[in-house]
Amino acid sequence: MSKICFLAFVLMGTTVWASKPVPAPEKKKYSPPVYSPLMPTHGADPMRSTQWYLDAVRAPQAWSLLPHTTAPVVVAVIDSGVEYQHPDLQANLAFNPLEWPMNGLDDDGNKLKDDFLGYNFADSRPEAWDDNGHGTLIAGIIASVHNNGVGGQGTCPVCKILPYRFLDENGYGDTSDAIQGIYYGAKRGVKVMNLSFGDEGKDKDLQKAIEYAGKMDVLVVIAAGNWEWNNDSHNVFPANFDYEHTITVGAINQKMELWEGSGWGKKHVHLGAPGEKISGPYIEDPWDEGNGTSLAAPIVAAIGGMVRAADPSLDAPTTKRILEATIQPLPALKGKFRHAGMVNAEAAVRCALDITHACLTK
Ligand SMILES: [Ca+2]
Ligand SMILES: [Ca+2]
Repeated sequence: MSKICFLAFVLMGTTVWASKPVPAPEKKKYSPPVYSPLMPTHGADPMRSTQWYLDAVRAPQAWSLLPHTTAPVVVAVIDSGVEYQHPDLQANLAFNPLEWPMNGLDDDGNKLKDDFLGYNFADSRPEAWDDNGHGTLIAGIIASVHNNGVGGQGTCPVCKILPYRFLDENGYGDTSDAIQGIYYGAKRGVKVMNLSFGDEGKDKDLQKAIEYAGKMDVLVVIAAGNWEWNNDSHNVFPANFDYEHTITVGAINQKMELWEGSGWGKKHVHLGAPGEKISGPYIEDPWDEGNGTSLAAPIVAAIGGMVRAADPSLDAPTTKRILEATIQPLPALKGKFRHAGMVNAEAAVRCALDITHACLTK
């Protein structure tokens, strides 16, 4: 088993390379804004107004399409864990109903003791806490609680987060631990998995794990990387694994162009999502923001979750095809991604709800 160090694709202002630790974000004092009656409050969530990316991908329009009876979809986040006491996340975590916490036993017989909420492979213990912040931000982009008067709103209101920790406090982790997260997530039956990490070099065991996730019908969403590389001429993995159930995401800035650090490549980067000034729940500071493909991928994972919630009969490859077929085209991305545009939640969910899935035959 290789011991390649994976670096989380997180950055706060500057590009981070694999040989450098992830810098901590600037500490900011959390002060909820005071709204006047004339200001839109976006419901009861005070930081919603900072989440420009939700409006860019037409997430609110997608939410209004989802039937009230929609069942939750579980998204595995293979990352640095999650701040599971965060008030904007706690209610949307996918606890394991078959595992009794902290009794020292493997109640559900999956060979992990006390895995009541994901698992911490980095430290070989049950609690998938987050002392880096990367995993918490990703989890929140996907599934922050709506209308609870705290923080903002997740891109997918029907998604629950299953965290597997393999990255340490500096954003590094072992391939073998990431692989375990992928296998356990797939065995738990998650519909979507977010992989916002990577490095140069192909690992065959990692490839087998991603193939296994495909056999278990998991949509695997992967960040393209923050090295400004053309992925078609760099061996960036897992981003460059290319299967019917994998989707590699590049980052778009607020001008609707390629974000400066994003990986690109017509062959290996499938589509784009916002990746600049992406705000969400954090550790210590309850709310923060960052840039990068790490934060673009979970927007696509969340929309993939909504598509699979809208029509639970859809398999992972069809979900991927719907996400690709419904992009909002962006001229500036021509030649950069396989599908030159940005994910569109409203169009994707509308296509999922259409029993003929007409977007796939146009
Ligand atoms: Ca267990
Ligand atoms: Ca909230």
